[in-house]
Amino acid sequence: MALQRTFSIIKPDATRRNLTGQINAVLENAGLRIIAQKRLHLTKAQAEAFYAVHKERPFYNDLVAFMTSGPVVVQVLEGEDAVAKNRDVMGATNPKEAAEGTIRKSFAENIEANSVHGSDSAENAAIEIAFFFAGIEIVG
Ligand code: RTP
Ligand code: MG
Repeated sequence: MALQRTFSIIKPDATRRNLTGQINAVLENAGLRIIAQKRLHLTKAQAEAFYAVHKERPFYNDLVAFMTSGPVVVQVLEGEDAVAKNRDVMGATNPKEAAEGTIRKSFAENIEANSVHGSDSAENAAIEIAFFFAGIEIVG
């Protein structure tokens, strides 16, 4: 499979605990290259727009509050089969169900404060990358 890009967020529970470097090391050791990265504090409007697909889910308001509770680090990752590779290294949404060695197993606090976001398809990766990054900020 050719090189692929995916979008990642290091969530506020992880930046609060100073885990950015440790999470980046797991990503890099899995063969993903961080080709764009910036630290932001999302506004309510930005978080609502990013998670608009979850608007009808019961956890939507909590999720928006959590994602605006502190800084995040948004990233573009590149590698072979990057979307699936990143989902593998993230682990299950609920850390109680996450496999040993995954980011969520190692670092997540609970099903909401689960340390990382990763795109779930190549199509969504392209949409999410374009939401946060200009082409000039991505250096592959
Ligand atoms: P993500 O989008 O962040 O990569 O995570 P995911 O695909 O594994 O999970 P998804 O179903 O897309 O849910 C998005 C995020 O919402 C929070 N969540 N809270 N309280 C709950 O039951 C609940 N369920 C999900 C998590 O932060 C999850 O990552
Ligand atoms: Mg998701």
